[in-house]
Amino acid sequence: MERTFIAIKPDGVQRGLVSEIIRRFETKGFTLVGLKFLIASRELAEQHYGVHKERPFFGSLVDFITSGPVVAMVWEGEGVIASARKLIGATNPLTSEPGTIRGDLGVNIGRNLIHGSDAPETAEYEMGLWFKADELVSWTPTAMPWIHE
Ligand code: D4T
Repeated sequence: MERTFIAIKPDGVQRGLVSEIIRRFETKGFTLVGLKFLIASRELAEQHYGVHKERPFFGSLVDFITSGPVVAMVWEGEGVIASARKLIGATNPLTSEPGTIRGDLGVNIGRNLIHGSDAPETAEYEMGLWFKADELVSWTPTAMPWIHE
């Protein structure tokens, strides 16, 4: 089973979209294994977005992500890393497909509501950054035989 790191950004929290966003992962059939509500430190945000540190939007991205609470989560399931990226939609909500989280709920690239790891290596890195091992809960939902053959 794969795991991925997902975060509802401060705009999603401020707009009251936490339940709407979590619902999409739950009803898809993925399993929540980690969840915390926090205001990220600058250091954490800079590590999380380290790959973008030379980009012109890096400063404003870190300002934004640390500007309010985020919901940090780990979701588990078959193919969850790529599937979560599809549920989330393209980076710019203006061009994200309708039906995706960004396509349905956003209009601006700097307010794109949610983050999802883009590959197995980044998922490992980001889960380790945001969660301690003992904050992740291994469990099997009783509905599993109705979700997986
Ligand atoms: P994240 O990492 O937040 O899930 O977004 P994506 O994986 O979809 O997109 P990304 O890494 O390319 O961008 C990270 C983050 O930076 C913001 N951003 C991006 C921005 O404000 N201006 C820009 O021009 C770009 C490319 C949005 C997402």
